[in-house]
Amino acid sequence: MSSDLLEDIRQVLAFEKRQKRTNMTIIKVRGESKEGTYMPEKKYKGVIFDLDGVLVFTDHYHYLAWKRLADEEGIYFDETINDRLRGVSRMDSLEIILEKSRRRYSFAEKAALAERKNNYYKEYLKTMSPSSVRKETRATLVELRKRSYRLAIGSSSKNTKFILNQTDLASYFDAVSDGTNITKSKPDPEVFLKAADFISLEPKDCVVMEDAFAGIDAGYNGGFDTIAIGEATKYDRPTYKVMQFEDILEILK
Ligand code: B16
Ligand code: MG
Repeated sequence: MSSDLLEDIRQVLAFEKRQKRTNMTIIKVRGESKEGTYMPEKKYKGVIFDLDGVLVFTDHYHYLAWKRLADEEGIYFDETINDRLRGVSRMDSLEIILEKSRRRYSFAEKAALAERKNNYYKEYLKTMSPSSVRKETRATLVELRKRSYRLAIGSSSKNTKFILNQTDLASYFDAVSDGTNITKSKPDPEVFLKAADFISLEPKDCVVMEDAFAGIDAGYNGGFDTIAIGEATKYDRPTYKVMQFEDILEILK
């Protein structure tokens, strides 16, 4: 037997073993993954999208705004800490940043810090325009609507509507559930349960797309299947993993 064939067999066996263990489907994306292919029957009626890190790349703006605040306060902050803030509410993000602070802040001081960071962040958001959204992302949303999926946003951000307006994305969605209509932050499923409710669907009929570990947990906790992109593909909990936004068309027939 050739060594190439042996290697193929070893990969298939490893893939099957991993699938049994994690019940995870790994999508083959343009031949870049040797893991296998999977094309489910039409299984869902709705798709709930996280915003930051999935539809738009405001995650970098969050980083720059938090970094500026942390530097001003003399608090150590880097990209690794920033990854822990993905999908997490503004106040919970601040608590993570303050773990590195030598001084304690009162509740009023924390509120002022969060507001200061949000003002920095909004300066970046004002520079966004329709060209901040990849054309493939827009085309994928159009195609999903053609395929009769109901589409909703499920974002922790209180700036969601501003971002959707800046980028001219609002009209693609049937509903928006965001930081303004929830009391519990991801990994609590509230934001996605409300999104499903807004589009009149049960969690079992929707799939949630996320870039954050906390977001994948929120989907899982709410009884949703999940699609991971970006940072969340390092997690072993999502139902599917994709490399590019448009690859979801392979899952959502
Ligand atoms: P804001 P998502 C989340 O958006 C971000 O990932 C997270 O970093 C941010 O702290 C949170 O929104 C709150 O955002 O300060 O604008 O209310 O990923 O849930 O779309
Ligand atoms: Mg996100």
